[in-house]
Amino acid sequence: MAEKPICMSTQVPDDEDTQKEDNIRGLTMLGHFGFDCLPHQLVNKSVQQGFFFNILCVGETGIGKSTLIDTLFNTNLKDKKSSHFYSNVGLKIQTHELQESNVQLKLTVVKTVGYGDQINKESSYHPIVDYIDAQFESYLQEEWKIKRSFADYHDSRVHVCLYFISPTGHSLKPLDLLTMKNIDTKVNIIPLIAKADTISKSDLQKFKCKIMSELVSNGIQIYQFPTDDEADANVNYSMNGLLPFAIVGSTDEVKVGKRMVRGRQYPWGVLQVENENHCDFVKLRDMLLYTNMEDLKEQTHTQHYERYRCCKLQKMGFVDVGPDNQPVSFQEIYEAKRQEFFDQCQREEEELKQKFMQRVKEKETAFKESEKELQDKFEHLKRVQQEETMKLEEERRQLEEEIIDFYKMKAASETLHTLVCTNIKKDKDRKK
Ligand SMILES: Nc1nc2c(ncn2[C@@H]2O[C@H](COP(=O)(O)OP(=O)(O)O)[C@@H](O)[C@H]2O)c(=O)[nH]1
Ligand SMILES: [Mg+2]
Repeated sequence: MAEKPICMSTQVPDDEDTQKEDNIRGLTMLGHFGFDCLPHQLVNKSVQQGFFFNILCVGETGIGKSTLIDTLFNTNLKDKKSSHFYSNVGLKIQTHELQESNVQLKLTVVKTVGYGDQINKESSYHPIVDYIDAQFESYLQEEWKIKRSFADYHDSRVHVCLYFISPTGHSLKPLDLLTMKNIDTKVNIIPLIAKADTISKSDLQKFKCKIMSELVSNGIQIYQFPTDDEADANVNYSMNGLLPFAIVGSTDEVKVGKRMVRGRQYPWGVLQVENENHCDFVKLRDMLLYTNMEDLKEQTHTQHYERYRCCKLQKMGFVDVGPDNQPVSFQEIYEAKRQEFFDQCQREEEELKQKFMQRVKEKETAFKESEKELQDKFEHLKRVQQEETMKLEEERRQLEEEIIDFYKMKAASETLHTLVCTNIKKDKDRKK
């Protein structure tokens, strides 16, 4: 039974109604309709579908990333110890299906590999930025598909980046500032002081203040737990004041009194991971998993992904309003772009044609010139050859004349010789 009047907007409100909310007509319900169970439908559906959460852990090798993830989810994800000798920063992506009572969680953990191990660290943040953008791009492509299948789609957009800060007690390293500066508009950053058991309580407090002032002075935006929801406003507000969380990770069970607790055993005592006086691990777990997981996902979608999508569309030339401040439709821009592209293609085609014609003309002229040169050369050679032939003809004629003369002379000399011989013989015969 409904006890107090409920505002039911069963009619389309007229103008006056929309202007003055008090005018919305309240109806007294006469019976129980059951729509107070509507939230259960959502809960059941969500439980059936299962939940997913994507964490990015950024921090130097050996800073405690794998240990913290195991401590957070009470798992042993069997991560091998990383080497310090990678020449570039890489990312290791692992997806795990976890179950607690009847709730399933698909957890994707992306950890940096080799982060902070190079001498030149200027481009160490590139693989991280590229990975975050690639997940946005993949989601955007899915949105743009004609046949979308978000039911089967694995949304890998990063919901939170746990940034592990070295427990130096001094200040952030240039690499920390550079990386956070480049990812703070793309992902929800929660800064953590890693291995906080290696730093004293008073130093820790000073270190936290120093880190926060450095983040502010460098204009780095970290994730703020939301304070607009009354239910969590107080706790979230106080948690914002405790950032960066001082974290200790361990999956080892240590005996404290009669209880077994997760902690780290030292010669002087036990550090209990889940003791809020010892470190902020429980606060982080509560904030991350119990209180703000949905907000982290929402911020990822509404802030970071939205920013990526806007930039992408703007880069492609899409706008919401034209120069005259009038709304422009997607189709209008698409058609204008298409026309622009078509015109450009035509312009380029025309340019190519002109260039081609020019080249053809140049080649033609060159061919004509070389043809003329060849022709001249041919004519010249022909003339030379004709002259040579005439010369040879003349020589041949002279030689033939000389041969005729020679034969004439030969015949005359033979005649003379015969005559002389005859006379000599006659003389001899006479003398006898
Ligand atoms: N003192 C201390 N040691 C830790 C902590 N977390 C992890 N370790 C140790 O640091 C070493 C490297 O941890 P690991 O999680 O493999 O680092 P990762 O390379 O960042 O994944 C291991 O020997 C851990 O036992 C911590 O909170 N405090
Ligand atoms: Mg590791």
